[in-house]
Amino acid sequence: MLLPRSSQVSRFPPRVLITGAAGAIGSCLREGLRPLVDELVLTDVRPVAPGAKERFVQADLADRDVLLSLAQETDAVVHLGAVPTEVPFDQLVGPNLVGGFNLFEAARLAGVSRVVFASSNHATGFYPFERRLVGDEPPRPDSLYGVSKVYGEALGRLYVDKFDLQVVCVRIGSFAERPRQLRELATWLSYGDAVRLFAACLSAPNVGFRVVYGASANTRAIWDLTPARELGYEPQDDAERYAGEVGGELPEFQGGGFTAHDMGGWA
Ligand code: 15L
Repeated sequence: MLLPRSSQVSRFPPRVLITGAAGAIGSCLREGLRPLVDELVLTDVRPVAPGAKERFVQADLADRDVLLSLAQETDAVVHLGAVPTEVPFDQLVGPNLVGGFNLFEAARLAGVSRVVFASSNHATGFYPFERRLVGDEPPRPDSLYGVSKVYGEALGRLYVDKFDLQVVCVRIGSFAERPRQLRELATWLSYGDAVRLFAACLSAPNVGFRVVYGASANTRAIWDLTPARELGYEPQDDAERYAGEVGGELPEFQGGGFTAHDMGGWA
């Protein structure tokens, strides 16, 4: 069995692979992580113009050979590549299910020490809005997209238990420049806190398998950030400063609009 290059990561991994690098979170993390690494290896189906300390390889998550060669050149992976919202099942299968498997498999075969998996709060979106979650509650996905994130987390658990990979699943809240609606006063993850959180997930020693919620230090929080703080995450932003600027009503469930009966094509 191939063992990870190191079973403990006590410093920042020098070479980090970011999948889905062209997306909003990928673009933000590129800026924030670049000073901390020797090299960022970026991949996406869409083009990316690499900057200093970056290398880009355009690839589909369906391509196992490319993923393996990229993983072989890196020490840790931030796996953002996925369809990031609810779409018909057939459109999720490739990127989120097959792609997720291909990524974890590439990490295993390459001996990568750690995968930070971009999960989503929609893995637990059917919990009542006022229920405070810490991350160890049973999944209650609010959509097929949410199911695909539960699947990714389960893959991570399997690869930790079977192959000693280290995996942090980040159930990202509402990643945005600023909160745009009442729900997001609870679920907002600022750009700066996203960088702080993923940096902590990449560098905390000996994580084994973790599930953490990814949100800022919001006054109206619905998720307990203790598991993320245990990795060294120190959020600095609070959605409350935008409270006077947002409208809307609080949803019944945490996933908001994703819980609607006609979300996902079942109408
Ligand atoms: C997500 O996982 C989605 O990618 C994003 O579009 C938002 O819906 C976000 O969650 C959220 O819950 O606000």
